[in-house]
Amino acid sequence: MPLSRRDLFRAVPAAVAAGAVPQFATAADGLVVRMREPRNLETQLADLGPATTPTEAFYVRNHFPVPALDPKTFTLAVEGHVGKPLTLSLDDLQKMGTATLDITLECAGNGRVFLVPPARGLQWGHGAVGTAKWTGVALGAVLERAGVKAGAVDVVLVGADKGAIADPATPGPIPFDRGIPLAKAKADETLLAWHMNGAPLTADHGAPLRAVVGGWYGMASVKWLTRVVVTDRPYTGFWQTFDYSVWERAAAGPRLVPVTAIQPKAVVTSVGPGAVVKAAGFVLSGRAWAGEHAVAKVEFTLDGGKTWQPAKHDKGRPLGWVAWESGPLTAPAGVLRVAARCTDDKGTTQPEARDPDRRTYMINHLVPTEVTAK
Ligand SMILES: Nc1nc2c(c(=O)[nH]1)N[C@H]1C(S)=C(S)[C@@H](COP(=O)(O)O)O[C@H]1N2
Ligand SMILES: [Mo]
Repeated sequence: MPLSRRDLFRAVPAAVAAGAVPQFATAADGLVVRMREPRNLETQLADLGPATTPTEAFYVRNHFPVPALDPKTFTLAVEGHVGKPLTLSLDDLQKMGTATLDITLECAGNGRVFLVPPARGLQWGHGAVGTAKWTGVALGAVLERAGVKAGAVDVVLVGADKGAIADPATPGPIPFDRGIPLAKAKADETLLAWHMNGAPLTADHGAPLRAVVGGWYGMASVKWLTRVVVTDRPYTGFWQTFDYSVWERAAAGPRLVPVTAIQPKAVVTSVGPGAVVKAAGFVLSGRAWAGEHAVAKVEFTLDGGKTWQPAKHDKGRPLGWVAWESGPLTAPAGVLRVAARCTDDKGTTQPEARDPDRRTYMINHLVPTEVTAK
């Protein structure tokens, strides 16, 4: 019996040498389904949007089933190492101040399908990334109202979603949560957001309230936020020790540290693996971002990284991405290995090779795409 298209994709090993991304099925709205339940959906590169990603095309990363929260009765508890614990309705929060920021969210596992050898975890291609307009109140303003006590260290953002993890086994169901240092919690780019792209958050993106921790990988931007707990010692919850942690070499030996800031990265979005381009006059384009820093330079290669040419792009700014473009190119007919790389305004360029200390996170090494010029 001939294999169906789906079976064929299933038979493809996780990291295909040629860099092909198994696409599996696509949802009605064009997102690629990486897992059905809980829902994990990837944006197709053509749908990333020029400046912001439409909400319906924005990638979804859920660890547990989506909790149903009623915005009318919703409250956020602010507690822990504070002088005045608070219980705030959405209305209370909205009266405390409003900011709207364009912020790029990237999942720390974005690009995992390209790891060699294949790594455990959701097999994201390049599309677990997106930029949205987030509207909310600065977390700093909320903390100020609660009166953070001297000696505060971390601010733990707790979601309403829960589940038990089997490996390593958790002490029963645990919520998705994440502690961030007090300084990052007070920074202007850390919002408690109720709007995404000018409309109330959808259920998948954290309705009615989520954190958006600008410049950091997505795991810190806790959705369905219901508690903010200030601690007087570093928080060592599941999601920053067992998960979302990387090795750091220290004098005493390697230690695990939580994943934090997004690393510089550029992706080609105009062509996918196996594309055929015109040898005379084709154009490469894509996006580049650098987390807390601005994109300073984008370059592209046609030969897998042996030679690089500068790309054109708008002036970069921290937190968001830029669109880049090569201008018209001419290449010899045959196979091209195209890629782009980004350098931030601190001079950090994305690396050529994968650093295994990053475990299965922070994936920004060069991943050329093979295309044919005709
Ligand atoms: N409560 C909660 N918040 C969460 C998650 C989650 O599973 N539960 N996933 C995190 C991860 S790993 C990422 S990458 C982002 C994704 O946000 P999005 O689904 O709106 O794109 O949400 C983060 N916030
Ligand atoms: Mo993520």
